[in-house]
Amino acid sequence: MNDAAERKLAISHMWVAFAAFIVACLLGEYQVIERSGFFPALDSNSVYFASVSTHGVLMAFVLTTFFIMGFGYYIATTTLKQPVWNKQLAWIGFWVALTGVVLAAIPLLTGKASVLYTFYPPIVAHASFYIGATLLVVGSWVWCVIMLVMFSQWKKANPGQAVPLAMFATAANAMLWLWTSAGVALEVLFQLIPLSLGWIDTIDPGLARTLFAWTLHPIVYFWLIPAYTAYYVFVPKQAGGYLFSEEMARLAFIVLAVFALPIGFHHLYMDPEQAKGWKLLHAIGTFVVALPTLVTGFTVIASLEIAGRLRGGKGLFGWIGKLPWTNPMTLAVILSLLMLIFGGFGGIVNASYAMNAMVHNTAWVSGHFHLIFAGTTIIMYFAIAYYLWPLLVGKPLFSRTMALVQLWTWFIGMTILTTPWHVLGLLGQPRRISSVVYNNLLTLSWKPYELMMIFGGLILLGSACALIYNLVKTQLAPTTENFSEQIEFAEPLRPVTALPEHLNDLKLWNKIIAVLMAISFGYPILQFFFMETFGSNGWGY
Ligand code: HAS
Ligand code: CU
Repeated sequence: MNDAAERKLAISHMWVAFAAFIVACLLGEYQVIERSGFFPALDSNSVYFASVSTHGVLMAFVLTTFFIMGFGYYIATTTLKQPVWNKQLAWIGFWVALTGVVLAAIPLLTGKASVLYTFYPPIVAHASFYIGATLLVVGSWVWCVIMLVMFSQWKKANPGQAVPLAMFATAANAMLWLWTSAGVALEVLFQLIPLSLGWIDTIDPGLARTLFAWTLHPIVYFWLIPAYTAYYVFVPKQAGGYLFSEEMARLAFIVLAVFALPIGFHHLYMDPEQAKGWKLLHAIGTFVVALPTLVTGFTVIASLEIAGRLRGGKGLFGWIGKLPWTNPMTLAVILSLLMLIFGGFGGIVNASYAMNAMVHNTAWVSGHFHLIFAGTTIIMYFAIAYYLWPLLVGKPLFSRTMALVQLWTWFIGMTILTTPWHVLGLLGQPRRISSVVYNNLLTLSWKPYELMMIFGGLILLGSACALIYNLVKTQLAPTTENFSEQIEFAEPLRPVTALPEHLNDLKLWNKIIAVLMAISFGYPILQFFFMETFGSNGWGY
């Protein structure tokens, strides 16, 4: 079951995602050029902050949310072999989310929402920005409901059977996102929209930052889960082997979803509004949530090893050379894992309180998340697009060679972009600045790195254009009669026979999340209502 209507739904979402992506790439390149200070004519604080806010919102919220929704719809129909439940509702969700994007884009592009993608008060944007962001989230909630309904309907109709792994991951992500987005929804509805409309005069930034921290960590796993889904359900097959362990995969998704939530204070280590004991609690959880990534790394590499050995690889590392490096999915996963080594290492540094003090609010953090988000995660979105586009449009991929070059250049560009950021952070360069005017020997030492960033950005921009070109050409190619490729999911090495119910269901995990959230965020949020606080006036538009 996978008719034209479902394909249209999936590809429409994905096109919004990639349209946002290419605009954001252009803005990104402008930003590294502006920041470098090499072109004084371009220097403009106001344009820079409007640009970086738009870039962040497009990449972090629009590209991701729309991609995840489109991918989820397609996964649900192909794995469950059912049409999307309530397609009309799905389209309503799409249009609500898209309207939200337009409403947010207008103030962003006109400099009335230069509040960055984290929009921390007391800077305040035009109300249209917050209302737009809310609609985007509401649209995504529609997706969550549809995914969870399809998941539970299928379970009811197929008692005792294992939900296909890709659908299990998608449903876990839908559950995760409902929990995740609640924090920022509370902040926007009760604090930011009333302030931006003038209904209240002051805002409590401490409460706002706490609510945002609720969202800020799990949102990164909402972005990551589709990439891990591809690792587990596409990669082993594309590489010519088997999934090393399906049970491990399920466990990884569950631990990711459960432990992503109660740990957001690692973004607030240097903030005064939460006490150190709470920060310690969240720090411990942060180290726990690194485990499913280690498990994922292990399972995926083991699956690749199986593939390499089946293809004749010998010796300790001989299997690596035997992998099909010219298969975009396989190449992407290798590059993705390579970026994960240092991106994840940076995350562990961030999560360690004392070291966080050294790198917090410096360019190091931008380096960390570009490497692990724009690198590790997004390169898998590209691989998914190359894999799905032919299936969605019923035509072969326009150019596999171009796809391979695109993946390599994305990896190289991202390395050249983010290595200097890590160094600059250690050299004391603040993040989120347009230009630094201390003008002493310190800033002089930044210069070579800033030059590198411009080149890294240029390579990335070229790479992004190649992606869009390839997808457009694939779609516009004349229809071929004999195109009959089908989506293929990886088989586990040992078939899943008896699966413990909790590796096949989310109810228990949902309850555990509720308890963990009550413990980790209950008092830290309630305290604001017990103590005397002094609100800040909004500053902005
Ligand atoms: Fe992070 C800040 C901690 C993962 C995204 N992170 C951010 C921000 C973003 C972000 C966007 O604790 C900025 C927010 C802002 O604007 O303020 N992060 C972590 C930790 C992890 C982590 C502990 N982050 C991610 C992922 C993201 C993401 C994933 C997006 C998708 N992050 C932090 C902290 C901050 C932070 C603090 C706040 C910093 C501050 O001060 O503001 C972990 O989940 C990472 C675990 C990963 C590993 C890596 C294991 C490596 C493997 C690779 C093996 C491969 C091999 C190669 C051997 C431990 C599995 C094989 C090769 C072959 C050829 C086969
Ligand atoms: Cu985090």
